[in-house]
Amino acid sequence: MRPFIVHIDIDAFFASVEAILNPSLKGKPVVVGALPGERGVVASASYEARRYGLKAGMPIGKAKKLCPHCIFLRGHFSHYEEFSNRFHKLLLNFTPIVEMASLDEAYLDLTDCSLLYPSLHDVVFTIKNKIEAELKLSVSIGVSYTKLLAKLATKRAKPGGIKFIKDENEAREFLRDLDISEIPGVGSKMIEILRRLNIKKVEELWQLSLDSLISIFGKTGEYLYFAARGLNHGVIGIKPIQKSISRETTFPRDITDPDLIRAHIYYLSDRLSVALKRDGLKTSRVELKLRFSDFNTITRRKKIIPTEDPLSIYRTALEMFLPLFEKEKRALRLVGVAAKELQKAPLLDLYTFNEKRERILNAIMRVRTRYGFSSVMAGRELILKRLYPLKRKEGFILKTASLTR
Ligand code: TTP
Ligand code: MG
Repeated sequence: MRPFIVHIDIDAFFASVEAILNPSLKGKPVVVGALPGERGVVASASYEARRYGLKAGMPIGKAKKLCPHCIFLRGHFSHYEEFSNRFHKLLLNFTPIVEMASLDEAYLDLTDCSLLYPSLHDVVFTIKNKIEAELKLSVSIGVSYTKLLAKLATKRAKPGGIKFIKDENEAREFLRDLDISEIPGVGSKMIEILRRLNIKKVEELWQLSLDSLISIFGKTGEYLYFAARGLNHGVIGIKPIQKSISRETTFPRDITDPDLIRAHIYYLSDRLSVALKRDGLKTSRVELKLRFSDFNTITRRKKIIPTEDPLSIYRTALEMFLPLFEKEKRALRLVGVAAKELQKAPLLDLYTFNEKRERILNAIMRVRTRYGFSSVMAGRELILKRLYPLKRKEGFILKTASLTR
């Protein structure tokens, strides 16, 4: 039987939540990310703001130039997480097979639900209506027989629509004209190489054999071959575990003080740890991202014994940070820490189990759940008070925090 995969993505997520928190923003051009004059980028722009050419990732200064009367907000991350959790819970009413691909995006596998729902086609509309009624957020939906096609369909359905790609014929017609840059995972380097081969559209990519793509791009070439045909390479299905969680921030001004940078790295590791613990996950690879004042960006990765302990994540990030910072001797603009290669935390991990540390971490978690994030903090984080307000529930309010993608 052909899989029935539904991909749902909330429209202009952060900006739409802001309009719920403050209804006077409804229908207006709203940008969440940072205030004009501050550094940082557009995280989310309402569709009214997009009419002026604004999009995610654009520097705030440029956004302000394109749309001087846009309303700029720093954002309220705890509210976004709350809406994301409600979104997830609502989806679980329809099937247990729900993969949250990011805060505002989910895949549902309804393949085996045809006894429960006589018309899978109709239930998609029910899901959409239910979410929009309960959350008051507009969503777009793509439906197809692979995750990749469903995701691509959602993009075409935005904002507020539903797009079905029901079989191979429709997939071929859909993919034919698609720009190669639309395929998730195709980055600027790949686009450049393909452009030199005169390949811009997916249809043109079909001319290349699997072998030649592998010889050009290695393993990624294999992915590209299947992606161009709408197939996810490997097993089609819903992986219940997200691939990575990251926390990063642009500083209010460039920083050279290593203690202050360390404090940020600890704080981001701490936030990451909370997210891992909440989802019952451990990471076995830590990634550090640094952006220098000249926008040069580097990332480094390191294997680690599976953990959710902020101290282990911090120490691993620091081992990568210190030699790099020593070598570069330049001011930093942004720092990020990511947990990669996530796995479900075993109930009792005999190999790495440290009962005392485990008890401490659980206790910290309980205290924070009850009294707010700031009720327990490490001494090394506290110098961040020099830069940011500290709120009881949310912790430090970073200028331009960015969550996992
Ligand atoms: P998206 O779903 O990519 O964007 P969106 O919901 O704002 O707009 P669209 O209608 O096109 O789906 O991302 C979801 C949220 O994630 C977005 O509201 C803000 C946040 N985000 C970041 O924090 N950093 C980023 O780089 C991006 C792209 C999004
Ligand atoms: Mg979205």
